[in-house]
Amino acid sequence: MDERGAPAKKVMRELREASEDDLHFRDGRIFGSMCTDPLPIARRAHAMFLEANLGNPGYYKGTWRLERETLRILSKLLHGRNLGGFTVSGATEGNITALWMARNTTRRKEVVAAKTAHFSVRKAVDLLGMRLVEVPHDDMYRADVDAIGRKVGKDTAAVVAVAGTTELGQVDPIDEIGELCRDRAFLHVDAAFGGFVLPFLDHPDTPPWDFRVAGVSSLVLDAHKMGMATIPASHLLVREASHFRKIAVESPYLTSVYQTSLLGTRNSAGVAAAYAAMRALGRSGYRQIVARCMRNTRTIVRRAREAGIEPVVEPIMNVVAFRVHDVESTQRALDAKGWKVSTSRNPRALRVVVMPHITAKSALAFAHDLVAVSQKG
Ligand code: 0PR
Repeated sequence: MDERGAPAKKVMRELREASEDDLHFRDGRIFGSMCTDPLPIARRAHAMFLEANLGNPGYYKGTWRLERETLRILSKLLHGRNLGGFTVSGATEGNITALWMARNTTRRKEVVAAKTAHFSVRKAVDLLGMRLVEVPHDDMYRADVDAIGRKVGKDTAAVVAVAGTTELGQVDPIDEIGELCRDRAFLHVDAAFGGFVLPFLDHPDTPPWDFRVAGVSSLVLDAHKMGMATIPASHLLVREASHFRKIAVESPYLTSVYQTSLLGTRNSAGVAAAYAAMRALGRSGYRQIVARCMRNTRTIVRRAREAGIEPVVEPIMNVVAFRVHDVESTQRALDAKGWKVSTSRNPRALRVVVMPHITAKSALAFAHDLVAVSQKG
């Protein structure tokens, strides 16, 4: 650190230069991220609550109220009643907290999850000294229910099921998994991506995946993905609020007697941003956003198919992976044209996430280039 501070103008110039080197959602070129341009009102809300700290809720009664209200809105959306929960920094923290609670409540150590679960589950299991029992998926890349049934036993603390897998946007058969877990193990649903998509699909043909399923103990969904909020904003909801006691730690010098969150000082700007997005959009607003993402996804799939490029599975959500000859070289060729896509590992494919910052025009232009670069290869 320099002895003397730099003039604000100079610092601002440095910041602008750094920001110019970043990619921006507004340019409509990013198909490789599950985040998006936050709603303008969410940005404003974020800026208003920068100094609040929900780690010390007694000082921030207004922010605390926003958090409670946000959880109430989500409980209703996800068909829960009197759910416990709080805002977390992301599904990684949500998954860690849920498994921490499951471990301490059951005093067991095994976590059963399909290969298709997000890598944050591995982090959680490692941190918590638990054991991951990995099960296969079916040919649609959904967790294999029979395999889960064979693995759930006296050592199982929790099963993790996914509503919107990272690579393909698939939904595990959560209703059937719920039947298996009832009174036997915790069932934690990772709806990081699907939580803000599935409730708003026009023709949902996925079986129940939220608190309608009696076996579901907890669920995480990210407002900083399809929730249109700022980063970091995610929500952990728990059917039995009393389970939080199992991870409570006394916080003597704070305004709350106990803390049940992994984090101490807690981001509150994301809480306000999530609240603002949900209040401003309402169900109809999210429905419109999801419908547009799905239209653009279908456009890309249709164009690709016309050129003989098939999706790995028919997409349920705005995540789709394409079978192309050479995944890396296709990704590189698209990159050279300014398109940022990612790849999936299981199976190897070109992964495309069609977020709200993608317009109909950029979806079409992307599909055109995808076809062009694939035909060259
Ligand atoms: N669960 C699922 C199903 C996820 O897809 C993700 C993240 C997580 C948990 C972890 O969420 P947090 O990262 O919020 O803690 N999925 C994306 C991924 O890892 C996240 C992402 C977002 C990646 C934006 C890149 C990016 O630009 O691929």
